[in-house]
Amino acid sequence: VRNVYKKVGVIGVPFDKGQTNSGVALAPDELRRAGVIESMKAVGCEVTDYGNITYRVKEEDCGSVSNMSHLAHIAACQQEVSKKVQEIVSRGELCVTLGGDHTVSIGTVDGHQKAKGDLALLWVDAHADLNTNATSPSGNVHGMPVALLARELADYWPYLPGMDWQMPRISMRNIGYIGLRSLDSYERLTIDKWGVAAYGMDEVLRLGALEALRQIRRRIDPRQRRSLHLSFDVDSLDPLEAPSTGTPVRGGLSLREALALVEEVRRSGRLAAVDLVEFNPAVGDARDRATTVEACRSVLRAACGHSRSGALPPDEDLPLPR
Ligand code: 6HN
Ligand code: MN
Ligand code: MN
Repeated sequence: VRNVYKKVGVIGVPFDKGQTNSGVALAPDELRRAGVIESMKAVGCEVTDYGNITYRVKEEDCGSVSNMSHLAHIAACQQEVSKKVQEIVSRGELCVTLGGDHTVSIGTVDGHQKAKGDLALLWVDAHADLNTNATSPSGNVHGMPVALLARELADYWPYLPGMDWQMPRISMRNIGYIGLRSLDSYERLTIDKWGVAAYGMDEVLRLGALEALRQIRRRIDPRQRRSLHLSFDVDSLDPLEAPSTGTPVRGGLSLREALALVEEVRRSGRLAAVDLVEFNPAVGDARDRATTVEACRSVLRAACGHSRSGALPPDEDLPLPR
């Protein structure tokens, strides 16, 4: 299979206010330092790095909402993320976002939706990130992004100051999960109530990762016409594969399974945006960090079209002796 050369636009979002471990903001620059941009180029993509997102909190948006930490920062940052992602996706580039904690997907999915309209959202995660401020056990907003994006949950939120730019436009019918293994009780209830295509590690074991993905794609995009958004939380991987993350849960995806999933998603030809979130370089030692960086690198390469079956050279035949 010859590589599909494609343009890729990368942004970094050094944002950590969706949870309590500050190191997650170091991830975008740590990944750049480790050469992930060059790795994506080596796959054959034309990669533009647009740098890190910056933002300013507006005084007038500082009203507080119960059990929802740092809302003003989240609102201001994700609005900038949304604008930038909308711009990159509209340009026809695959938008790769380096988080940051998983709240960055509030902005990325919103921007992708504004650029493309109908989306299918694939959330690869140990967690469902489907809490509202009324159900969250922690008050950490990285456990809430899907609930903010889902149209069906709009009435379950109070007014959120600063978030007027964001409208919940994705239907639960178009959201699929794979890798789940740590759900809060109201997340379970929400998944059951709306019949969400949620595949946990038990289904990955029973069906195999690729068959689970095939079923999810059939359910969230039955006519295969939607633009696909891949939101990849590194804690979907087993902690042996990606130890440097803030909320690890044992018994997760092997890198082998995750790469098969991402390669298959890329092959669909519908992939327009990828988030890589929750890598925290400050968790664990240097070896843990290196292991996690390598996992991130291979996930990003797969998203850019790298295949483990190998790519053909540009030439039609073997070179003659010289
Ligand atoms: N993540 N369900 C827990 C909570 O606090 O709501 C954990 C969320 C983890 C979120 O890993 O992106
Ligand atoms: Mn997550
Ligand atoms: Mn998670």
